[in-house]
Amino acid sequence: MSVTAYLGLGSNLGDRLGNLQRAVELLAEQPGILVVRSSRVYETDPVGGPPQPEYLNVVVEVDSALEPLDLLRACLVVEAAMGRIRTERWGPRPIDVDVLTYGDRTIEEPNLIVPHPRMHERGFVLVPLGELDADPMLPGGRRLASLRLAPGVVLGVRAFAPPLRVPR
Ligand code: GSY
Repeated sequence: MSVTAYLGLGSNLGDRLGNLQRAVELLAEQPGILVVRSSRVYETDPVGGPPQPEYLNVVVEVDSALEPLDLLRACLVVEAAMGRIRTERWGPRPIDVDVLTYGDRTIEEPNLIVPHPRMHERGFVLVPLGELDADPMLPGGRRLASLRLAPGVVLGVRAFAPPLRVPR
């Protein structure tokens, strides 16, 4: 049995668009992950951390035969394969792959909280995710339609490119 999960991808170092596309290809190579579709690509103002370059962000829908912690491990494998070294917590990175939701499950493990605990504050997650799912799982049972977002949260998210190619 597989579960629909949404993954948030971001890149703000090097060939940002190429990094996102490569990450989708590597995700599709992971046993137990079927990449279904990608949102459009957005250029987004950096949130948090030191001054850093603008990000490109997408959300990707996957069918996961993996349990949540194994799905997280697969995301970390992709990050490591792309040379991500986790140094500065909020710093710039060639690729970031976050598990946003996992079906309708709530998960609270030391290394994995799902739905992602800050996703409802982040335009760079909500805008692409809303393209794929009009009523996604959000922390605390919130609904996308009833969120009150500061204008800057959405203004900092600009359409940049069409959806990423999904390997078949
Ligand atoms: O949480 C993922 C990494 N990240 C991002 C991001 O992906 N996009 C934007 N716009 N800002 C971010 N700050 C961090 S940390």
